[in-house]
Amino acid sequence: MARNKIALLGAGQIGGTLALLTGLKELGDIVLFDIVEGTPQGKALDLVEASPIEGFDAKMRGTNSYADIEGADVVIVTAGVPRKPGMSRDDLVGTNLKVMEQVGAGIRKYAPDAFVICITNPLDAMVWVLQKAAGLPPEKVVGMAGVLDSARFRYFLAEELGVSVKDVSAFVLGGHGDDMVPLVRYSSMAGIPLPDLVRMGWTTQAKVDAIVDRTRKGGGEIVGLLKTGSAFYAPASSAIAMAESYLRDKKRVLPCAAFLTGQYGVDGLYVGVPAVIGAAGVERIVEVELNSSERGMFEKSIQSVRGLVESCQQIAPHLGA
Ligand code: A3D
Repeated sequence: MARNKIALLGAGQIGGTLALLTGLKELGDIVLFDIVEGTPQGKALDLVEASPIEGFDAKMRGTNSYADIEGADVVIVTAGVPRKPGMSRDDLVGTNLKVMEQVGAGIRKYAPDAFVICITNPLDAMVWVLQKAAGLPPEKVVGMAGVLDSARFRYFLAEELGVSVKDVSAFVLGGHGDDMVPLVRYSSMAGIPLPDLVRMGWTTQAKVDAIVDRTRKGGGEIVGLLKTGSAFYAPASSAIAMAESYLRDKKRVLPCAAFLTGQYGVDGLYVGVPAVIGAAGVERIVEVELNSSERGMFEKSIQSVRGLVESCQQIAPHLGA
């Protein structure tokens, strides 16, 4: 069987880490693309030189030409700029919208059958722009944010409970902003709901509240520490989990920014929801019941996403509704 082809558009911090993980997991051959000459070529060569040591077989090629992504099975997009301390994700709209239009045109021309994962921020708006610019079916274009946000939530909970990260499952809904909605009621340790663990004395409500707050601000915490860019290891791991579920038809239930057509009362926007990812892309969206407080937080998050998409429509009216 021929190897899968994976195109990584953007060869920066996340792009390089994506290439390393793709190699270590032997998901396929890699094309690393960037507008900066030398960077994707240098990273690809450095990475492939690690292959004899790590024992993986993959071709890795750096390029500045979209023609080289031709026929890619998966495309992961990180092209654009990350935020710096003091910036919100929303401050990136103007620059990254133009980048998404260029990248979308490249995908439209050379990889129209790919499963496309967008990571560029502000995520929920950029994945919306990318889908329009690429012209692919909405179920083949998704945004990565929920896997990362819920991994942060899971890690903080596992640390607090003193148990393995493997046994903590957590759930974050809504847009990838500071008003995302970590759902305590649907988070659990080995199937035991988090509110029950509070009642059983494993933790306190105050500690859970603090973890929810830290999760919401998780991206900013790392930007504040790094000072020169944003998180890249965990975002790359998150996107690879999504790519693997698609390529191996694992049908994992992963929170991601999926295009809604009425689910959760939202139509025509990309929003973070749990979705089944398999060989057909986003195969099914899980629509959980929300209580009034969760619904209120979700609505607030949707308003932020809607506002960002409206500003994209104003800057680029040709993208349509
Ligand atoms: P960085 O290391 O700066 O890499 C971005 C790369 O994009 C650079 O190598 C640029 O040269 C390249 N680039 C810029 N313009 C273009 C273009 N027009 N065409 C092709 N390549 C271009 O950033 P990074 O890898 O740390 O982050 C990439 C993006 O991911 C940023 O927008 C971050 O904000 C975003 N991000 C999202 C999450 C989510 O959870 C959604 C998490 C972390 C970072």
